Amino acid sequence: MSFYQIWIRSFADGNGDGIGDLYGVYDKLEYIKSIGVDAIWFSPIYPSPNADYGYDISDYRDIHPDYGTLDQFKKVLDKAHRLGLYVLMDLVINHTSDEHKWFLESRKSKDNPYSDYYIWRDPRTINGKRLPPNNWFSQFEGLAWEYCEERDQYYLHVFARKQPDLNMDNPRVRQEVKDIMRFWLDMGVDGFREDVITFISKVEELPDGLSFLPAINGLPYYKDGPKLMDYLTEFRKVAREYNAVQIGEAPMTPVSTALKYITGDDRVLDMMIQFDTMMADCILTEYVWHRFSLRKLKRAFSKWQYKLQGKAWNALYLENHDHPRVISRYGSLKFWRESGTSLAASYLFQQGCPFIYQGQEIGMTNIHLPSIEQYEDIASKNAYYTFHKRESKELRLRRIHVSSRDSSRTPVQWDRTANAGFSQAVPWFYVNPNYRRINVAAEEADENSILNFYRRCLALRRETETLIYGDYREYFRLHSKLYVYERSLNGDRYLIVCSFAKKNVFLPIPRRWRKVRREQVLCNYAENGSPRILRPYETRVYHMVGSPSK
Ligand SMILES: [Ca+2]
Repeated sequence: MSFYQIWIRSFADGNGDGIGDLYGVYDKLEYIKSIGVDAIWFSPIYPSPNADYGYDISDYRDIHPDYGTLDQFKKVLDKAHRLGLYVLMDLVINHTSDEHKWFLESRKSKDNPYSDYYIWRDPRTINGKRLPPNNWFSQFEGLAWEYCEERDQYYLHVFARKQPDLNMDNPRVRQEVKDIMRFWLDMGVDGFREDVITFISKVEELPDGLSFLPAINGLPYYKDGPKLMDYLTEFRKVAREYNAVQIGEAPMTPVSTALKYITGDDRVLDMMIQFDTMMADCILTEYVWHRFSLRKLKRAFSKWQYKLQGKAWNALYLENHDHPRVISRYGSLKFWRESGTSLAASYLFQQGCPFIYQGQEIGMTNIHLPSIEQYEDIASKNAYYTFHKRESKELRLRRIHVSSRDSSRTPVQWDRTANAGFSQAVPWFYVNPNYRRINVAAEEADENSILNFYRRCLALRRETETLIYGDYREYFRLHSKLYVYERSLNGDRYLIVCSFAKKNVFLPIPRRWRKVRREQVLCNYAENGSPRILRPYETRVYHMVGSPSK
């Protein structure tokens, strides 16, 4: 099974107001199907003041008016199902918007029906000064606490000020979550991607944190918290009634912890979105960058592949709405097509379910806007104005160019007409000026495009059991330019080689395979090359005919 992620605001504008919407999605469903995926995951499309573009929800049971109506959503859902596409919604329950009616009520007093829906604490008073209840920083802006006059208390927000954390220890809140799940499952939705789901249970005492990175000093007290397993088990019961899929997002969760949630028949989540593979060019966040290291990427790939083997199912991805474009990070703009396709083969044949983020399949790249004011993303602004405020303007802007989530949020480039065919009107956000070269229409017409390579990979995967269920094995682990891995099932074997070099490189063949005939079933270059020389960013998939030597 493979997924296509839609971040709707930038996907396709169907009603001509410059904002992507469900009308646009409706018209593009055949295109999504044509890529060869089985399911769609919608990043949040609910009403939201957009402090964090949809991840601050003000009503869980409706559609944002910018994107359409519930009726239009049902039309999209029905058509997707007719085309054989499952549909997943984003379940964001760590926090709501501060404009959600629960919060508007909760903040009024300490004794209203919603007063205990959020995490409220009394101020600390030191030397007569009112201070927040602890020293935690928010991951998005300043301290993780905001004072509220009406209650003379602070509320916790691990992310933006406008994203108060829900108090999941309150059984009424958990009942609300289960009711929301049922609302969408009753409508026919097939499951959920669950936003920062490993943050929903906090350590009761909320102690001060210690960390060299302020943004995550509270992390040990809200990640994989004491009641998390209980709460996930409760939600799982609802999902099971509907046979619904649950995919959890788990920032900074190590593989050993992830296994607790995703292993066995009584697992509480089906898959986990890990962050290790997003850190081959940075430390913890994209804003602390270093040079891309293929070895680091391979270590992350193989760690999850080996540790989940025979136990659990991987969620495979290289891009989503939270990370800049992967060709700009791990590939090469000079070898744009070659690196885009080599990156595709590097993960699409691993064990697990591949996720493709809108625009990734045509090789969209990062946008470089000339000033911070032109960026929209709250995390980018926070990095610029808070964490790196002592650095020069040039360096800070460079950080944004390399790291901003906005690079994955530019309008999808459909064709070479005005606004990249995204909209008749001026789009809500900047179109990448490279749209005349990089767009769906151009790539549909080119047999060797990145788009058609994605299609070939997904088709090969779909028709090859070994590439779905086979065991994973990595070769030449220490090679700094090549990623070589094997999938094998009952003696049937495939070898996938991906070059990350800008020059020709010698292709070593694992010793045990040297006497076996190799049948090339896929390559990202149109012309055949030399058997043992890989061209820049060349990738090949071999079917191995015969048995290896011991
Ligand atoms: Ca629109």
